[in-house]
Amino acid sequence: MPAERHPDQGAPKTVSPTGRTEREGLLGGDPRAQAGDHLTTAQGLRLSDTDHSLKAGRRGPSLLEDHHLREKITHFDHERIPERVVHARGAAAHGTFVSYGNAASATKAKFLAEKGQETDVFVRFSTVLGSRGSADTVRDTRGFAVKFYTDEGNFDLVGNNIPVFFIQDAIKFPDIIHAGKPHPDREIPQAQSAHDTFWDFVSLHTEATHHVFWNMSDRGIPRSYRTMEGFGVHTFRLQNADGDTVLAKFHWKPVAGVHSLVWEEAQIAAGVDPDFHRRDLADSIENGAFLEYELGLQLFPDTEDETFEGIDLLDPTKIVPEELAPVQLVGKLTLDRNPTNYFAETEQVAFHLGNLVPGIHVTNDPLLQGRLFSYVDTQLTRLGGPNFPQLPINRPHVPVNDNLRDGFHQTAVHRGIAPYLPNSIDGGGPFTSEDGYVEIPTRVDGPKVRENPASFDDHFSQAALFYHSLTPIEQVHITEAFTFELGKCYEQAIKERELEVLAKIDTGLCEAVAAGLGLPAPKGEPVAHGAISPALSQIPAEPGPITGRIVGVVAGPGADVDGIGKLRKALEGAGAVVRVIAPHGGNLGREIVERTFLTARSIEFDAVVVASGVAETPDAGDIKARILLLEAYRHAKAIGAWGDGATVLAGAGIAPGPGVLLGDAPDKEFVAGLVTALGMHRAWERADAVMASEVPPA
Ligand code: HDE
Repeated sequence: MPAERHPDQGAPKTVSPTGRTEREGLLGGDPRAQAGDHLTTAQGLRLSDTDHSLKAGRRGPSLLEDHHLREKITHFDHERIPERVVHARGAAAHGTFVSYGNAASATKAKFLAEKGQETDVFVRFSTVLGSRGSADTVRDTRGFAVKFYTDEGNFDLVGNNIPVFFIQDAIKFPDIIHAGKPHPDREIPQAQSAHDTFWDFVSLHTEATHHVFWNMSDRGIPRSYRTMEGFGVHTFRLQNADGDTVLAKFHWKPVAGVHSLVWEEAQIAAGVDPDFHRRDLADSIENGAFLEYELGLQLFPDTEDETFEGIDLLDPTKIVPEELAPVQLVGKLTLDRNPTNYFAETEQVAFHLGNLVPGIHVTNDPLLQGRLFSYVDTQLTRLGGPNFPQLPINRPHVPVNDNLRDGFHQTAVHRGIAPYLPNSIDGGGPFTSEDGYVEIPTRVDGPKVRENPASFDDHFSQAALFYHSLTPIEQVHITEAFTFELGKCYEQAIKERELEVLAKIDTGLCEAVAAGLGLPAPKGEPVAHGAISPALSQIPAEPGPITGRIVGVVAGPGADVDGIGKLRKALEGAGAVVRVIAPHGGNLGREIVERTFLTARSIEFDAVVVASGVAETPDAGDIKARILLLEAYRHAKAIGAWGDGATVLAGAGIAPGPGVLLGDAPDKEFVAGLVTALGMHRAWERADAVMASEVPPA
């Protein structure tokens, strides 16, 4: 029991941060929101004017005694907190995790072990390198951080959308981040790796190679947060109710499949809509197209060498191919609520790898070990003191009695006088629990050294495994990405050094990139990579769901509005969104024009369809509409037209071919074709033809 308050003691009245009493809060909704209809000062004083400072005479000067002016400006001056040193740009959502109950043999963590157990979660997605205001679609790794508010305390799974990391040891984190961030003299370029210092570092520090390959692949430019995988990266140690342990890697599998942008699309989006992913997340949830992921575990025997099939499980630059250790799905996450206030929730959420629950434990992965220190440490500056766990978004949903006291922004009013253990004064409590968290007594010995195990020396075989497991078009994208990024570097020696790295992975890749850079390709002996892992490719074998996908319909006066209505109904029934694009705003019959030729750009749409009845209108050949269609075509998206809409496609130079759907009307067959094409994400045959032709000749 918590200590009693002495009869002679009072305490601040129980009011919310905005002055509501508990009772009023319950009557009027959320007690933490602002209260009352009248403008007040922070002290609750009603104000009669907030437009004029208090002056000596109409023409001034302003008077120091103007407490309202001083309070308003002072608070404003301090509205910002330091952005995260990495992962500054982010967006988040609330949701629920439901356990399938089949993980009980591996872990006793209740939120996983008990079938049907529902747990509140908050998920923050992010890019790594950019500042808070940078663009969403830059080429970068994405953060995928999940806070589970479990019945046993908070568990944070602070992962990324890429399963490996640039470095093997936390001590190198400042180095890779300093290299990736903008150059310290001019502070450019923002939010990207296409510059000298990044490639200088990774070409010298070759343990980064595997991660670099993932970043240069389509994984570096996801279509949306909905279509990203997530990975815990490190190996964790799980323990079941019998005390048995097993090593495990965490995976998030998006129900919508894994899909990406193409690079040109990502670049255009960075300018046209820097909030591309953030908007998609918020809009989808608002439209009821919730984001869904299944949590999966790869399990490995907890052997003394912490190795599986020759792969060192403590090396965070290595994956275990799914073909060797299948991902077992253990629960489902649904993100279905947007935050109410960005700052209070998305900005103030504080994740920490050390937030663990019984049944989930850390391993000696040297990257993980350093992270255990970093996450609390960074919040002390970012959130201004040690009491950030008390912020509403960070509070556990279970009782907290931690004996931690005081500090900046202390909002608890602790009772008692003995916040120490043992004590006899406050009843001896709080008490330790028999079912409390117990570290697994793993054996630790060895000389004190600054050295890695020999297995960490292999920097290339898994980069080669990744590259060779992809389809030709995905390999083309990697070739283009390396050529682009190195092409943005100024130092020739850096490009040459990275080409030496590529020569160790694949001769054809190295030669193609070298040709693109106008440099000779170095000779190298590509490393062996073992059996390929088809699971690493993200090209779908069959169509997936189209929830949240956006179809633009080019229309205008005279368009077949009934047809548009039918198409809308059918596509919305499948979870997609339809947006009408017309020469100008307003209505087309029952249809509302949501985008005009001026405000629309192809990047917003997963498919573009031209309605019948627009061919004869004067705007049918509008250059912006043509660019929209041509870009969508170049980016291998589904294109369609019904009726005389086909002539608009022809006018834009788009010939019938893969992913170009033509019909007389938006009937069942037309819609089915569109749904399939959207489900495949892109017309891959066209992608081969259109995009491969742009790769520099080898
Ligand atoms: Fe982080 N990382 N990290 N990281 N990380 C932070 O913590 C750090 C690493 C990841 O949405 C910081 O609260 C070190 C791997 C995500 O709020 C900081 C090392 C992985 C987020 C920090 C790593 C991640 C962070 C900055 C090397 C994937 C965003 C702000 C040992 C498994 C969380 C903060 C959010 C954030 C340190 C490596 C994921 C500085 C020292 C590996 C998703 O503490």
